[in-house]
This record gives sequence, structure tokens and C-alpha cells, in this order.
Amino acid sequence: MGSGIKDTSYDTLYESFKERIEELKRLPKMDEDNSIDKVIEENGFSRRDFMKWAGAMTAMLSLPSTFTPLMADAIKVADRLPIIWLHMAECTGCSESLLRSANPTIDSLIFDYISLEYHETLMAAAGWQAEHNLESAIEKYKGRYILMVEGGIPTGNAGSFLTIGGHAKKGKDIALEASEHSAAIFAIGTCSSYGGVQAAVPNPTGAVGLSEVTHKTVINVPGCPPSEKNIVGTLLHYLLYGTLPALDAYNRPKWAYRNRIHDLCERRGHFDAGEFVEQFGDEGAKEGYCLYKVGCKGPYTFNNCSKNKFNQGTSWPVQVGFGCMGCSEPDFWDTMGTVNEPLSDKLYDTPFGGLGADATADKIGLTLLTATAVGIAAHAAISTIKNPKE
Ligand code: FSX
Ligand code: SF4
Ligand code: F3S
Repeated sequence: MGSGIKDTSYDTLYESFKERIEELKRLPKMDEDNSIDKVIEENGFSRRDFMKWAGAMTAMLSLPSTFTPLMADAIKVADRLPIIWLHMAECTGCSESLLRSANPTIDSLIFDYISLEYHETLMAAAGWQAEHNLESAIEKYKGRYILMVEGGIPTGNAGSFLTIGGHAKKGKDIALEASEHSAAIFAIGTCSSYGGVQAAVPNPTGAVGLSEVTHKTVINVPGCPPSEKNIVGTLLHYLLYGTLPALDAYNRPKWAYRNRIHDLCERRGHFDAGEFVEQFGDEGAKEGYCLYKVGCKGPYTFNNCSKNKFNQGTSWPVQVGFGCMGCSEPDFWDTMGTVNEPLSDKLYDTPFGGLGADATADKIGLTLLTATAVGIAAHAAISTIKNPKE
């Protein structure tokens, strides 16, 4: 592609994406009167804005810029994929992350445009009607729909801590049934991925991640909440490839979760120089120093927040001066210690056998080489592709 050495693997990929888009085009449109061009225009975005957005999504999925027009085409057929979005035990922050921006972003418009066949927060139906809608969507789109689940699944007391609707169906059973007939499953948010806040010790409701309930492969898109870009990007990836993405050890898409917060952090230079905020509001805080000593868990957390940011791309935790809480890691409520304190000299019990553990903050500036080596080892360990369950 482009000038220089020709990479035939990209040519093959380009052709397969084209075929996939053609294949999707042949499926019926969910709403004949709607088009992405119309949605974009009605909301005050120009064609140029749209192409810029498509370019950013292309780069985010690590594709060359020559794929941008193809990405724009792919979005146009996004309404061919029916989506069922379930709510389990959670705070609805994941939906909020995507939909409740002061002004709609192109990401949120894409979500308006795609075919959300069932979403409890957004749909007009309630009660019996809502239950019926879910059943008929599962029946009608059997084997074709994408299932997105937000929230942990309570399994305690035979799943009776979460019942939904007039027939008091258990959340666990609804999630299981919807999983059975889906084409792909995305766990949206840390709750659905690993259990989340309700699964924190002592986890009275026995909440677990979706992958504990279904035997099918679940793509985890953690974060409490995840960024809208990671949600939309996961969808676009599936749209283009028609297959599941490469995953890390926790079933997170590698394109989004391959780096640590610490690797991509704008304050990293200060960490390396041993310049730390000692307490909130001090001179170091005003200078934008590293937040490790006031509790930043960026060295142990894999996500791309500094690139995607939140609230329409305005900011992210470290930028506002608070530090990362580790919200995209399993059990972070229990394992990431006190929010405003470093894990310091406690050996952090990571699934990589203690790798990712740094020495005390005081030693970090001095033992930079060691810390870097640890980072590389941790990355190598988590980069292992887990065998999908099916
Ligand atoms: Fe909330 Fe979603 Fe956190 Fe959980 O987000 S933002 S508690 S990940 O399931 O609604
Ligand atoms: Fe950034 Fe936190 Fe790492 Fe400091 S410890 S460089 S604030 S991620
Ligand atoms: Fe969460 Fe840390 Fe990003 S707290 S939002 S993973 S910066």
C-alpha cells in the first residue's frame, strides 16, 4: 500500500474487508429511511469531519491510512448487524460513557445508527412489552446478532439476586440464553468482564464476569467505564474482520489493551526523572509531575486511555491530576490497594507471577533500568494469546 515496499498481506486484508462489506450490504437494512450520511449531516458534522473520524478509527485499529475509505464504507453497513445490549448488575456508566455526552460525538451517532434491537436504557418499551421484545429479537436474529452485556452476573442463591421484568427472570438465565444464540459476545465494562464493583470482597451476590456463565468466547472490553472509542472500535473490528480479534490473557482485544497506562502516559518523563507529586495540590502537582506516589496504578494497568480519552476526547484521569485506579484490571477494587496510595513496597500479586511489581516509588527513579525490564517482561507475559474456548 502507498509508496515504498509493497506489503501484500495488507492487499489481501484490503480485499477481504471489501468482500466482507459486500456480504453485509446484501443483508437487509434495519431502517430503509436512515443512512449514516443523513445522521451525520443532521447532527451538524461535515463529510470532512466524518472522514477524519474514519481515519482516526483506522489508525486506532492499527491499519494503514489507505484503509480509511474502506472504514467509512464499513460504517455505512453497520446497521446490518443487529445488536442486543443487556444490563446486569452495574451502574449504567458504560452506556453513559457512550451516549450521554453534552453534544453528540460521531461515536455516539454511530451507536444511534446501528441497529440496537434491544437496550433497556434506551428503548421506549417497558414491562411485558420489553420482555417480549427481547425474546422476539433473539428468535428473529438467531445466530446473527451481536450480544453486548453491561454488568456483572449475580450467581449467588441460584442467581436470585438479579431478577428482571414481570416474570422475574434471573439475569443469569437471560444472559445465558442470549449468549447461546449470538454470533459474537462483547462484555462491555469491567463488571461484565470480571464481575466489577459488586464482585469486590465479600461479593455477597456472587457476581461474576459473563465468561463464567457462558461456554462461548467472550471479548472483554473492560474499564469502569470503558471509553466510547474502545466500545465502537470493538464493534468496527468485528464488522471488518468478521472474526474475533487477537486477545490478551484476559480476553481483551490487543489493539486496545496491549500497552500499560504507564507506557503511554504523558507524565512518564517525570516518572523517569524521579519527579513525583508528593501530595495533591503541592508544587509538583502544579508542574504536572508523576502521580505514582499519590496512588497512580498506571504501571499495573493495561488500557489506551491517554490516546482515546473521555468526555468527547477532552481528558483522562492522569491528565486531570488524579492518577489511574486500575479500572480495566480484574478485581481492581480488591487488588489495587488504597486509591490515593502507591502499592509501594508491597509485592503486587499479579497473574504474571509478581511481574509488574515495582519497588518503592523512592527507588524507582534510581532503578529505572530494572523497572523497564520488568515492564517488558510483564508485557511479554500478557501478550500471550489465550486459546479461545471454542
Ligand atoms: Fe458502571 Fe458499566 Fe463501571 Fe460496571 O460500567 S462504569 S460499574 S464497569 O458495568 O455501568
Ligand atoms: Fe503516568 Fe501514573 Fe506512570 Fe506516573 S505512574 S508515569 S502518572 S501512569
Ligand atoms: Fe481506568 Fe486508569 Fe483509564 S482508572 S479510565 S484505566 S486511566
